[in-house]
Parts: sequence; C-alpha cells; structure tokens
Amino acid sequence: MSDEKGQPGPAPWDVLTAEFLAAAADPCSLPAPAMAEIAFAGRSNVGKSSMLNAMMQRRGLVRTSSTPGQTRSVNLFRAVTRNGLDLHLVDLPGYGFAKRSKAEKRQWGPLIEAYIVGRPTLRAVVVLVDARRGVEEDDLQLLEFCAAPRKGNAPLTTIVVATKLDLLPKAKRKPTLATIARAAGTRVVGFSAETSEGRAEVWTAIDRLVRGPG
Ligand SMILES: Nc1nc2c(ncn2[C@@H]2O[C@H](COP(=O)(O)OP(=O)(O)OP(=O)(O)O)[C@@H](O)[C@H]2O)c(=O)[nH]1
Ligand SMILES: [Mg+2]
Repeated sequence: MSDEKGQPGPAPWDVLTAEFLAAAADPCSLPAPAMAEIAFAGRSNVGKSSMLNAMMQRRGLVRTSSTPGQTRSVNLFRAVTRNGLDLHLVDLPGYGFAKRSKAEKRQWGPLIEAYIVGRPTLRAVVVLVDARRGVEEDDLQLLEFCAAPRKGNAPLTTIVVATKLDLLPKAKRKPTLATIARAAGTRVVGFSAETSEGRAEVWTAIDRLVRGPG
C-alpha cells in the first residue's frame, strides 16, 4: 500500500480492514451502538461517499454517483487502520437536494438529526463543503446543530473538510481554503478523493480525537 504522496511501503493510515456493517433508513433500525463513530455529513453530491472510499482505500465499497441523492440511509462501515484505530465510519444522506421532491427532502432531515443528537458513540462529524461552492447556509446550520448540546450524550467535535480540491487550479487552493475557514469559523482541511490529498490530515485529526492528544 502506498500513502497519498505515492511513497511505497506500509503507512500508519493504511486501512487493513474495511467492511460494510449496516444501512438504516430510520433511527430505530440503527445497529446497537458499539465502537466510536465518525460521521460524514454535507450537501448532496459534495463527495461524502467518495471521501469514505478514499479514507478506507477501497474503490467501490461505498456507492457514489454524479446524481445527487445517492445515499439515502445512514450507512455504517468498520475500518481498522495499521496503527490500531478500530472505528465505525458513517455515511449520511446529503442535504439540500435541489432535484428531489419536498417529501423526500423532509424524509432525511429527521434521520440525520436523530442520528447526530441521539447516537451515544458518535464522537465527531466531518462536515464536507465543496471547495468550489464554499460554505453555504445549510452548512452553517449543520455546524450549529452539531455544536448544540446533546441530550445526555457527550459534545461533538466537528472537522470541516473542503472537498474536490483537485478541481481548483493550484494557485486558487490556499486562498479558497482560507475563505472557507473564515466562513466556517474554524480550521479546514483541503481534500481530494481523486488524489487522496488531505487523507492523512483527516486521519490524524480523528486519531487525536479518539485516542487523545498524547
Ligand atoms: N474531481 C473530484 N470529483 C469528486 C471528488 N469527490 C467526489 N467527486 C465526484 O462527485 C460526485 C458525487 O460524489 P459522492 O461521493 O457520491 O457524493 P455524496 O456526497 O456521497 O452524494 P449523496 O450521497 O448524493 O449525498 C461523484 O460524481 C464523484 O465522482 C473529488 O475529490 N474530486
Ligand atoms: Mg453519498
């Protein structure tokens, strides 16, 4: 396995085991909480499922599509890294689907909200923002929602990621990330599912969160 810089040989963030565990179309059908979970949320088509494949180094494990609204349930995966993290990574349906019916739009909001508020094992939400679109109103709402206290559950950390960085000209990347960080009010990691840029940085952030800074 090689890391995102193309260096050969074992890397700490190689994913040794990646498997699909469950899909839940409503909060009641989620599997019982077991290990620490990191969820991936963001607008439809922003690249959540692609990012999960890149994080897990598996091409087709998570279904992706150029048609917005591909992921319609809460999908749980288990990933074990070479350096010993053993986690659930969770693919959430996207929000802000321009092309879906109102009924369908309504259907997913409560599912995402119930999962984020009520999942005791959820530790962090990776909030994905399209690098070309920047931070939009519903992204800010999600960030605010994740920051709100959860009934009886520990507070959540959010990790803001700007996706599809490969689609921006190189000279525009740094200033775009700075603009996104300012709008989100937090640091932002640039990411590309095409090149895996940003992958080690996101794994490092997850590791720190799950194992603590020491
Ligand atoms: N160039 C480029 N394309 C990407 C990247 N990430 C995702 N895409 C493309 O963007 C489209 C949407 O990707 P998905 O991963 O399915 O997006 P999603 O956020 O899971 O979408 P929903 O499940 O509909 O909410 C697909 O055509 C992907 O190939 C990236 O980093 N670079
Ligand atoms: Mg998806």
